[in-house]
Amino acid sequence: MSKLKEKLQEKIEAWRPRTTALLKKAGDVKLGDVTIGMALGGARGVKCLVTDISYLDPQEGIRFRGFTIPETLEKLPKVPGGEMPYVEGFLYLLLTGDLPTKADAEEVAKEFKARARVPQYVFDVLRAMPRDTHPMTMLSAAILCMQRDSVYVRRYNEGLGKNDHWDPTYEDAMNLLARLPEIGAYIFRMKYRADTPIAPDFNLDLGGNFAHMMGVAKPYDDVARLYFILHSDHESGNVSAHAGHLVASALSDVYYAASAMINGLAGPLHGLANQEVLRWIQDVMEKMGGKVPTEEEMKKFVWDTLESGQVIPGFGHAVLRKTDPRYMEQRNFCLKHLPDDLIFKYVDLLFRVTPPILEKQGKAKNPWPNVDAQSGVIQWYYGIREYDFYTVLFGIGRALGVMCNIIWDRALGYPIERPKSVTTAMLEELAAKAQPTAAKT
Ligand code: AMX
Repeated sequence: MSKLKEKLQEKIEAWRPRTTALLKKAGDVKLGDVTIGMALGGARGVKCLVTDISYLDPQEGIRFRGFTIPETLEKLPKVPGGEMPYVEGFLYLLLTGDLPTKADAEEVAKEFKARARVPQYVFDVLRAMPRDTHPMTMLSAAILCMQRDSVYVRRYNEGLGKNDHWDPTYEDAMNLLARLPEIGAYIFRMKYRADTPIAPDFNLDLGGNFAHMMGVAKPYDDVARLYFILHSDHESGNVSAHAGHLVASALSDVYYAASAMINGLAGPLHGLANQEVLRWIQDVMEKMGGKVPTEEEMKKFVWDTLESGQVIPGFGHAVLRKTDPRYMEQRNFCLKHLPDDLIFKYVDLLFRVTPPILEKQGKAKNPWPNVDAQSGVIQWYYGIREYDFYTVLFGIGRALGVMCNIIWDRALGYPIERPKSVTTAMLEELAAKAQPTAAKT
């Protein structure tokens, strides 16, 4: 058993009594109320999911296992020669809740290398798809077709005790995570670089190897590490994390769950927003003939977009009520590495003009930028200009969080998810009882 798996087993055994005690002794304690507005509003704010991997505070932003983004980046061991931490060390933190040493991170890197061989049939499936298929569809299909290799399914069919479900889930999750960077880079090189895939270099860490397979020079290895870490997890209720958790709750294996997670991420209100941001900015750039607009000109573009009934991509959030710290971290990166880049100047101008406009319009509950407003500009700067691909990068990162969650879901025996629905007539009846006068008018 690997050191990571051993450590995880210890953590799981120590944690289980907490969940059991809560269920037994406090199962009836109320967590909140659900209003009609919440039911009609996409279950917004309904507290009914449990995760210990990350927590999203509306004002502060995400904490991974209790650490803010700056703390996470500062405390994790760094890859020699780079500014950013090992993604492998970050996974150790997400999975166990403990900060890894450099040796721990390197041990996980070794474990990934041993698992990283992508089966040839995955490439065959990708090659059989029309080349203009969206890269998210390709990623989802590549993940799904590996379902035949699921260790979980094999062990489940052999008969698996409830306490052991996490073990083969860990095997599947680690195999999938180890393979995803090569699959992502393969899709990129096949689709956008004249079908010239680059073989992996297993002497490199996950971020370094990804940059190598993408064919992009340093510091893109650090960009990859930062990107995967920032996009990994955002507690459990967002579409991608929730889709992964929901599908896995039926004891579908992680391949089914991860493919569903990717499908949810592919929506323009979620992960696809990063490509929408770039598309929107390019449109503005074209209209401006390539020069940086004045504040007044940019304000007009924002108002025109709103008045045409579209959202401003990269702004707003279902939970956050301040600027996304993932946005700020990427902004810091831009200020250091690409302060004079034209698109960065557009993004920064948008940061200044958009929030007051959204506030004035009075619809969006959060007028501040989210992670997607800033991420495309970095990719563009390093030569990844095919913005359809950006959400694939998000997906590789998001898989880290979703896989850790599913392993813990199995470890703690979380049941199949099954919220209850009601009809519109039932809501009307309830509303009439609660507010007889309002209901009549
Ligand atoms: N531009 C214009 N209008 C916006 C807006 C924006 N960026 N964000 C929210 N609104 C509007 C909504 O469309 C809604 O209008 P409606 O009442 O006419 O339907 C109203 O404001 C209230 O919405 P909300 O409660 O503030 O947001 P939400 O929780 O329903 O949705 C989100 C959150 C992110 C989907 C929304 O802010 C949005 O569409 N943003 C733009 C797309 C985007 O950046 N998505 C990425 C989010 C991060 C991620 O998941 N990757």
